Amino acid sequence: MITRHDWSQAEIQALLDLPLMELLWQAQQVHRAANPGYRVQLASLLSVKTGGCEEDCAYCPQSIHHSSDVSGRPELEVELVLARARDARDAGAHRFCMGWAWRDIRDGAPFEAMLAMVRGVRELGLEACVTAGMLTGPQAARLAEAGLTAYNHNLDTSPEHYDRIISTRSYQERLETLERVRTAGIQLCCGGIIGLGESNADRASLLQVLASLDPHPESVPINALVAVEGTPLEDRPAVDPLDLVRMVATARILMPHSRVRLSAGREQLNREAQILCLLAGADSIFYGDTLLTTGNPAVEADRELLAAAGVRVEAEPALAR
Ligand code: SAM
Ligand code: DTB
Ligand code: SF4
Repeated sequence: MITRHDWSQAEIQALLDLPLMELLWQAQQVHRAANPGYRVQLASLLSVKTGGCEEDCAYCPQSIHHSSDVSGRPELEVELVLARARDARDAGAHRFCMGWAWRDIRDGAPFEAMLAMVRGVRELGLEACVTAGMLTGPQAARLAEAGLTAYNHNLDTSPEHYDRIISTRSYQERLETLERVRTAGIQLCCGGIIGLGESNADRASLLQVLASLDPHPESVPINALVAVEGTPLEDRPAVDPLDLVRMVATARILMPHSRVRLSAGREQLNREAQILCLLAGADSIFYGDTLLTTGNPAVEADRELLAAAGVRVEAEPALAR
């Protein structure tokens, strides 16, 4: 299978617009070749620093610019975070993702605590992922040295639609952050959100930027907007589940070897729609009953979902009990 980084927007648009059955068929063939055992990765999320963020991302309940009822809280302590990571591991998670509602990482005690969390999560035998906004080259190097597996920084939407969603940080700054993560040798987790009022052309354009990254991001989260009260996007209509299926399938075709993570918005999907997303090539989910500030299906429901779909999870994490 050839991995391409030169997809044109027209080619991607044509994939998104294929008759659904044809799109699914193509995506399944790519997926079967790239991930023959159909192993799904389970990633648990924890918000270490919640709320009070100075960025103005229109979808986000954690921004100080919006009136959602997420209040700014101090960071969680290292021991508490590691206890939650251990619980996630014992429930079967492979990756532990920690979030900070920051514009960027600053040096000092909270960064030292982040490094201790990364080391601790790795010692538990889990992959560690951090999402904390922009970072500098030396900070990325220290995260790599602490054993960070992946850094999550999403492009969120197309370059064309971006200014309608965020004004406090540019698309170019996001791309520069991604570059620093790569330079430090950390895996990239980078994707976007649908349901922000973007057009089909915007979706194709976002996918084009992602697929032109060389190498492709190792994981690509596809989020459906969770329209939270108090955010400027609170009244956005719900995403059509089949649009999510199309987005996942197209991401799978463009980036055969990436983990395509079916991310926020699963609570709005019934079991069958989630199974269609798995069929379309999603091979990772967020696992555990909360995302950062909003809900996610319960662990038992997800176990049942995966069993109903007949997919297996990645090997259990190397246990270091
Ligand atoms: N502050 C850091 C940043 O923005 O990179 C890290 C945390 S931020 C909450 C991580 C990602 O969560 C965002 O880039 C966005 O893609 C996703 N996200 C946030 N709120 C969301 C919502 N209401 N619905 C769907 N995805 C959301
Ligand atoms: C990603 O793409 N989605 C996750 C994770 N990366 C950090 C976050 C989703 C957040 C949904 C809204 C909330 O719970 O606050
Ligand atoms: Fe802050 Fe991240 Fe939310 Fe944007 S998405 S407001 S940067 S926490």
